Amino acid sequence: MDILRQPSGAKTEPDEILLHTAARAVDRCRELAAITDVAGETTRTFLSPAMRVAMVRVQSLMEAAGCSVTIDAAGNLRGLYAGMSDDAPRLLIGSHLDTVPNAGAFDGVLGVMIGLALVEMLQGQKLRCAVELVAFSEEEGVRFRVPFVGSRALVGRVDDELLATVDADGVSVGEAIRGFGLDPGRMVEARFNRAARGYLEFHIEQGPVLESEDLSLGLVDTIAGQTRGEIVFMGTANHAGTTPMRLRRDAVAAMAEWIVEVEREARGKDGLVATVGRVVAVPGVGNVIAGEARASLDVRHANDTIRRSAVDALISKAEEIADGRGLGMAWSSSMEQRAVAMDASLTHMVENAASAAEVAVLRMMSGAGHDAMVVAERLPTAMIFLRSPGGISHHPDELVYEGDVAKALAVGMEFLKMFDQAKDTHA
Ligand code: HGY
Ligand code: MN
Ligand code: MN
Repeated sequence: MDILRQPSGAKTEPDEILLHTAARAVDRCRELAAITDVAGETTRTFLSPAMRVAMVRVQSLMEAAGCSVTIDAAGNLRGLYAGMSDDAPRLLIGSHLDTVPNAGAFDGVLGVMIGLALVEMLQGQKLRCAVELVAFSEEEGVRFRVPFVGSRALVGRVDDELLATVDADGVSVGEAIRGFGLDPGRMVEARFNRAARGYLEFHIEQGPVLESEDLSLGLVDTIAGQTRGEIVFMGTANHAGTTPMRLRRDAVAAMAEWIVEVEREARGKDGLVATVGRVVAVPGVGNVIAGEARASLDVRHANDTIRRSAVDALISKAEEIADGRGLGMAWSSSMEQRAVAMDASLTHMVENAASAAEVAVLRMMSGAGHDAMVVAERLPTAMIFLRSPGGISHHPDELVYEGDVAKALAVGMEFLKMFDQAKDTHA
């Protein structure tokens, strides 16, 4: 049995053309997943060699669909499918092309392929509005540990501090952009065109909710806020064999105690999630007591006050642990992103499009961050989730059902028609 086809008994089966278009979008995601910086897995980071190959492929698909394609100063691919006039109002549809290390095939890329498929389904037919496809260059924040570089360029939030941020090799964002053949001095031109009227992002849910409800699509009403940063404990490296336990200043032992507290804090509050994804011991060898331990912290909640108080509590706990063990402690924040509500009227239009396409949708919160939360600061934004079979993501086993993609296309096409006819679009 084709594991990509949805379980039987779905309310309305999409028609054959939509299923074929959906299968092609899924195939393209798998084709792009093989374009990687690390052989044998899917890893594609900001302006990397693999990203360049992927952009060439996506640009050729966008051009074949009738888009004029440019690459902006942040490395975003911008494919404009013209409307009936040069100054036609625009709907932006997009998501990101970069991935986490050893990723699945659908996080980000599926949203770009669905936007492309919708333009292809127009088959050259001109709408009153234009459609701008956006393939963002950097959402995950893997290379520079600062996410959303691509969408921040669209809303004018790439500043000198961000351009000066360096990666593990000491290469700055600005140098990476120049090295890719782009000009960071032209970042202002990356801002979305004043004709833009809205942004729509399709994305896999990356969680278990839609599957648990046996639904294909979700409608995001709020994207949780995030705090990302790093905790460091500073102790004293020493000999593992000769240093009595009572005389140690063991940074890893302190970190272990703190990580247990991170989990306890998050378990204690509904809707709060806190993750330590990276832990580094220095010098990191078995017969040396660690003099330093560094760990990432990622805290999220739909309510910013709850999130911030959880972060404050965890920093205080780290200070308490450090004091109790006679160690030093440092905290540095790399991102503070407030929770963002999607645009009410655009989201309502998606809801109407879903009922016109006879597709049930579930309104839900997003625990994952998305480019939509950045674009929503400046442009009415809506977000459609597709079911994640097994509820797994940021993992090679990430999946999507072709039938769900077909339903997303049906809703997307109804939305395009409604957006194109809406008086607000042309006001
Ligand atoms: O980590 C996230 O929230 C998203 O996948 N970038
Ligand atoms: Mn992701
Ligand atoms: Mn994503």
